[in-house]
Amino acid sequence: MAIERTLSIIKPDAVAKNVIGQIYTRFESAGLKVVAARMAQLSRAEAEGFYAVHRERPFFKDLVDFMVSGPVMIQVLEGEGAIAKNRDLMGATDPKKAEKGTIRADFADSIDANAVHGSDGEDTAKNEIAYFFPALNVYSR
Ligand code: RTP
Ligand code: MG
Repeated sequence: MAIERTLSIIKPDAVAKNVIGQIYTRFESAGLKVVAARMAQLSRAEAEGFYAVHRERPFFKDLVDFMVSGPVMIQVLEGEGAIAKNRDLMGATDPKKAEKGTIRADFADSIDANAVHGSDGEDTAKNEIAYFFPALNVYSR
């Protein structure tokens, strides 16, 4: 399988719960490396731009309100099949439907406050990484 990069966000609910380290441990235990990272308080414009694909959806305003409600931790993960592997680690969008042992099953409270974001394909990964890391300094090791 190819080495890929994917964009991950630890959302405001999980940052507030102080579980950044526990979530990073899951990435690392699955063989994903954190190759870029920064904490940020997103502006409305940044959150709206990031989730622009959902602009017409009924949950869009709630999603943006939530994403700006506190700081987020944004990282690029690298590893074999990183895009699908991260989605597997995350679990289903609705934590009530997420498999036991996934990040969302263990740390998320609701479909709105669902702990993490992960790119859902090769094109979105590329665009989302460029969106938050326009000058990506990657540290191979
Ligand atoms: P994400 O983009 O955050 O990784 O989540 P996802 O791929 O699992 O889900 P997506 O369909 O891309 O939706 C983005 C976020 O919008 C919220 N959502 N609410 N109320 C609803 O029916 C609903 N559907 C989606 C979720 O917070 C989801 O993470
Ligand atoms: Mg999505």
